[in-house]
Amino acid sequence: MRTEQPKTIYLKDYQQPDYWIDETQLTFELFEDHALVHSRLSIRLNDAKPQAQAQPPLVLDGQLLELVSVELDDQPLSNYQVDDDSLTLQPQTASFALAITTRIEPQNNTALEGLYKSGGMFCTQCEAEGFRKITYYLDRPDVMSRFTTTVVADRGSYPVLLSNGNPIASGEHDGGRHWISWEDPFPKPAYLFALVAGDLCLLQDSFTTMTGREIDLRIYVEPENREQCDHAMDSLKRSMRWDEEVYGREYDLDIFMIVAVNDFNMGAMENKGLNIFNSSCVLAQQDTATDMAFQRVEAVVAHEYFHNWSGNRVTCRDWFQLSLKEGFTVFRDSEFSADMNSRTVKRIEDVTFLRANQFAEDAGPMAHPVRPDSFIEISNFYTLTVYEKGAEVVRMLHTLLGAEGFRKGTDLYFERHDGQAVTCDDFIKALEDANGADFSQFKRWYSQAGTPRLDVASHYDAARREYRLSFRQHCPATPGQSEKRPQVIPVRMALLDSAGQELPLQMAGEQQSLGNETVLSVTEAEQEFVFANIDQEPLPSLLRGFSAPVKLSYPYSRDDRVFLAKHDPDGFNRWEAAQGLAVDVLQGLVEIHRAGRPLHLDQRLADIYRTVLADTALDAAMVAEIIRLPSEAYLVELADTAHVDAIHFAREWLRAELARSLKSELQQRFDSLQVSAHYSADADAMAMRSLKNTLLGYLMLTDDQAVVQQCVRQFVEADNMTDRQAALVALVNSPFEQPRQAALEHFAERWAAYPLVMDQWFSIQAGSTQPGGLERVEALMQHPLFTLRNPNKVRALIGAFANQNLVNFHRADGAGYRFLADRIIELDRLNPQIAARLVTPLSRWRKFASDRQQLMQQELARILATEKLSPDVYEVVSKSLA
Ligand code: 0A1
Ligand code: ZN
Repeated sequence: MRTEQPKTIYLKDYQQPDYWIDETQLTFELFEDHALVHSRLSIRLNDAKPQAQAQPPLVLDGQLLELVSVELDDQPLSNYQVDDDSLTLQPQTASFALAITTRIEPQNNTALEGLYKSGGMFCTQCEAEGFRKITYYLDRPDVMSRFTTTVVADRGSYPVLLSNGNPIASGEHDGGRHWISWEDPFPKPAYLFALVAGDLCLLQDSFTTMTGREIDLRIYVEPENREQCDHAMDSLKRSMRWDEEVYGREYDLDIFMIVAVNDFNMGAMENKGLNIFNSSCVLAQQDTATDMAFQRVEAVVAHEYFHNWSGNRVTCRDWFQLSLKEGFTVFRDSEFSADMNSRTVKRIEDVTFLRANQFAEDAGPMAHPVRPDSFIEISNFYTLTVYEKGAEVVRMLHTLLGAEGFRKGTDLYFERHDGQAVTCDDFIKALEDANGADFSQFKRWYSQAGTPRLDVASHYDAARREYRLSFRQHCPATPGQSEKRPQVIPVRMALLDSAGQELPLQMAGEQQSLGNETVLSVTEAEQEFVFANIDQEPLPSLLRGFSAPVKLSYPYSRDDRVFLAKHDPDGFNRWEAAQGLAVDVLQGLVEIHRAGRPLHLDQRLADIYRTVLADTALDAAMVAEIIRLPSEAYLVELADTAHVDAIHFAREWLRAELARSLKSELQQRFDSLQVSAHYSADADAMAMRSLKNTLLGYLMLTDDQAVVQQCVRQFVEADNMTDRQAALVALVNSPFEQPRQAALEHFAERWAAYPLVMDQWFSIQAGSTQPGGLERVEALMQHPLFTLRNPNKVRALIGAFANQNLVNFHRADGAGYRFLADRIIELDRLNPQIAARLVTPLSRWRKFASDRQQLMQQELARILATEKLSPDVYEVVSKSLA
């Protein structure tokens, strides 16, 4: 906790460490009220670093540790200094052995960083700087060491004792205690260390690698969850195969383990050979998990597995390089998901998420480059920008090089840097060297924050048969960066004739034909591209597949968008055109509503929906995506000043109006989907459920008792959680008090023993836009199953309310803001990382009208004035107010 002003750390100050740690031997003695950690480190002076005359002191990181003993080369040492963050000693030789014992209290660790207890088990979370809460160490990713770990604990309570690598020995001690030693042959930074001790059951399987090695695959969970691991195991095997096929990467240890824990700050963690997962990202079974949860499990299992190469074998030099592993690994997992499911739908989901959330981050007070220049608390930089925008940056490199060139580049990257801790520049250099490419300008994507705007205009010259596209790019100022230079923006595009056919592309003055689709590289602030031999004025299909994370604007008329939504041969851009039309319609409705004038439905939108609803050849999941209106969050992001009530009113009005206009089409399609009654987990079945439940949401707005009955029936009779949950969402957001209450009670009774299912129950209610939202959330905070100590519960109730229930959170009297600020202050004492994440909705205060602005600022100021604020919360709140 903060005693003085927290310190800012800068990338420009990076220096190599003074010492290396070649070997790390750890012994953990675990007890109910404390743990003893014995470490023995082989340390060596870093002779590559220019030193002053005298040997530098050794400064080890350590926090919240009780130091029991220190020995230098087997002699007790008393000449050292300890403060809140470090242990300093003065070695006399270039290499030496240091033995340290620390005492910690995992059972009181509510921050869930370092060694802590989740339910009855011990587990660790060391990324980014959690290892220093276990023992004194050089806790930085460029210090890589070979770890051997012995865990000693009571055999009855902790029969399973795990750490990284392979088990090498085990035995018994007196008093019912036992021990197991693990050895990890791969040098790794401390952030990849892991330990687990508990009473766990095991799902075991195996995988044969591309060179014929047999890998022992293990998923450990608490006994009651044994039946819920098959999907994760299956996802793991598919990930292993995919990484061999697409990247040529083979797994390297003989054993790969996943452990599910209930209390976890993030989704999961890629510790070498021993991934630790939030149980929400492992457990999935038709009865308890929705299709969305299934897909998340698949994606997170893949993500953590892929880190074995992009993150572990090749790791980050320092935490400013976080996107080196995260951006690349998110790109890898999203391509994996695209290959396993529908590529276009996956892209639509990712782009929707990016635009509603990362764009907002990039336009707010916490905006930072993909490779940040400075931070106070690194935990605050596990952001959408580092992850999702970072992945978009890697995707652009893939687009520019093509799949083959990109693979050549990653092969060189892995080969050149295996076993090293490197930078984003090293990654780019490998891609350049393998392809003879020059990405010097492209690298601005790593150093400049903010979402570039790309304004496009066109001109057709019939006499010369030429078509000109003029691009103008501009990136708005972000904190600390007022001037931006032009970035490389790859624009995948085609030109369509009046029948929707793609025209052959050829640049004026060039012979080469470019086929029907090309990627234009926009590199200047203003730039033109002239196409030759164009016989009629075409309609451009721009930024296909969202080929760059920019805000593109082209003066499409509503009729143009209708045309593209119906005819663009590119599926992504068909969706994009429909979305663009819906955005335009909604923005118009917001203005009309604010002016107090009556609203009218633009029939062109209904027309598109009618067309896709009748299109049974189109993937059902695509139909669902096309008829889904843009979210309130996205409309807020797009607005200069967001009027939340008007946005909510206009969007709900439009949904209801569309539902009324299309009632028979919606009902017909809904009925046609009922036949596939029995549950199956394949992509087609998921697509059908997605569409069916989207239709149900609309139909529930038609004020028809028969539909309400249908919804209740679906809730009661569903043989899977996707359908059951969708029905519950529809009921909870409806004004029908009786069936809503009945369903909620029924659900809570049936699923009380399933924490992840109850998270859904909390979250659905927290998201209900019916009036009285805050009071409902406050009441749910008192529910016996709710606790602030479990991050999933906090996200389900408080997170869902503040991020997804905009009308209720932004209540005009500021009570929503006050509630959130109180929870942040309360939570900061328990878990600063989770508290800091909750600040996001308040940090966006500049987006809203001035009355809301004031109320939000007031709450931020109140948080900032709180005594003993953590550096985590201090950083986000102070930056939000700056
Ligand atoms: N590297 C993990 C994310 C992660 C980061 C920090 C954590 O604790 C503060 C936990 C997990 C990933 O990308 O999956
Ligand atoms: Zn990751």
